[in-house]
Amino acid sequence: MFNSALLALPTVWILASLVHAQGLLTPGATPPAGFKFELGIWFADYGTPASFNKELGRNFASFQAAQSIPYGVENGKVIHGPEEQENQVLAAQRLDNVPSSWDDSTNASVFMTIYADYLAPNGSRGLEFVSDVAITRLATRLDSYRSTGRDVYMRWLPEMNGEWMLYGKQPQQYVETWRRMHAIFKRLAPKVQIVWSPNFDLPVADRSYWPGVEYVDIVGTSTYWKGFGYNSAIAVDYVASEIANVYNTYAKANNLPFIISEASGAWEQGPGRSPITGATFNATIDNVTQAELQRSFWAGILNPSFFAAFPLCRAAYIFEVAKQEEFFTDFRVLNNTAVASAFKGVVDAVDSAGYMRWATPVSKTSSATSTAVATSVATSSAVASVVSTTTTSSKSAAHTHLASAGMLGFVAALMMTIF
Ligand SMILES: *[C@@H]1O[C@H](CO)[C@@H](O)[C@H](O)[C@H]1NC(C)=O
Ligand SMILES: *[C@@H]1O[C@H](CO)[C@@H](O)[C@H](O)[C@H]1NC(C)=O
Ligand SMILES: *[C@@H]1O[C@H](CO)[C@@H](O)[C@H](O)[C@H]1NC(C)=O
Ligand SMILES: *[C@@H]1O[C@H](CO)[C@@H](O)[C@H](O)[C@H]1NC(C)=O
Ligand SMILES: CC(=O)N[C@H]1CO[C@H](CO)[C@@H](O)[C@@H]1O
Repeated sequence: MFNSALLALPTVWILASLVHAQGLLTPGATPPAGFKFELGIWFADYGTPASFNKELGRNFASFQAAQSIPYGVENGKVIHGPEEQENQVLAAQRLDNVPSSWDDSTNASVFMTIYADYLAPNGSRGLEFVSDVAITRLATRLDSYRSTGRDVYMRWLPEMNGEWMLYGKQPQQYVETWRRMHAIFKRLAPKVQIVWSPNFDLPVADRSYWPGVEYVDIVGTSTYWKGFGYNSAIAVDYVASEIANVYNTYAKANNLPFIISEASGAWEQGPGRSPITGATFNATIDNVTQAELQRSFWAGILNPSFFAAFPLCRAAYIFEVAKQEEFFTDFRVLNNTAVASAFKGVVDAVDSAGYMRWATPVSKTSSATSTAVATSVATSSAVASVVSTTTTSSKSAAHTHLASAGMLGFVAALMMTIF
């Protein structure tokens, strides 16, 4: 089977009444002069760059996709790129294949997440497959995407502080691998920006995953809200309180740019069970509409007060996916008219105030992509087939986090993978 990149999704549950996040955002505050924020979208589930631009009515500044390292495994053989894939039509349709499948005709940047998610039948896993050859081929491939006129960001093995990753909880090997990757990338792909992105709950005192400021271009983190049976309005300070530790400890302390690598509210439906309390629900308790849930989540980011509090934060990526978790969970903001309208209202407010930067249309003839663009256009079914071939190695950290929840005074961090 093809070891295509997995979507590792941390989800988060809080007891709203126990979170004390007041004071992180100052109403009426404004960011420094010239501040611009970029909105990106991770389109793993459906759609293409062009279709999301159409839905938003603007050109997203960045698109996110994921690749594995090594790129794949076919019939037991490690392969290092789409050119080695047996089925070239499928290779061209993969949404991580920027030159052949990104159809937006803009200079939106490429934000490529890389997972070391190969688990061999003999138990070899994760970092053991991150050879110099695999890194070299990845660096060359990502650098080649720059010829499409796009900036390229590479989020290397994120959420490494989570046990749900095959490379997780191995800080010493992680840092060694990072520095090896960094040396190869700076030689072969010096303009590709390298993003270090732990899960949000990295304890302040634990610096063991940090490779050092000289090895990192950008700091990022993941942030989600999840109610486990309750769909509720999300406090405006929620995201601020989630990201504050990673932002302060790594971005602000080193004066590095910061990115919210993946984010959204979780709209849950149907029967399910809370892994925190064990309570079962025949149906969720909906205190708010789906539109209001997502509006309240995103108003915590797309907000001048947030920009003022986190001036190094330059972008956020929407996790545009729905899937079965403890409940059926819809993270999407552009898949439903009412939700999209509420979301666009939040975008409109910060955009009309001049805080947003969008991508610029690029004529196809001036772009080096033209050879590949004709090959194929990604379709929803092709995306689905890619996503559905991923292998499972998921683990939930819910129960381990539960134990410390009381001590922290709030309950956070339910982690799981979503394939
Ligand atoms: C385990 O399998 C992988 C992939 O086939 C191979 O590269 C590796 O050498 C194997 N390890 C051992 C100890 O046999
Ligand atoms: C949930 O559904 C089951 C089976 O239909 C029913 O027996 C039970 O009373 C329901 N529970 C609640 C709280 O509605
Ligand atoms: C909603 O998302 C599903 C996949 O999750 C996709 O098949 C469908 O086309 C989307 N609909 C709209 C209106 O975007
Ligand atoms: C996209 O093109 C516009 C217009 O040429 C330019 O101002 C902008 O900096 C470009 N953006 C990126 C990310 O290269
Ligand atoms: C978080 C929240 O607002 N929860 C409320 C949702 O609605 C139920 C039923 O009306 C209340 O009991 C919860 O307190």
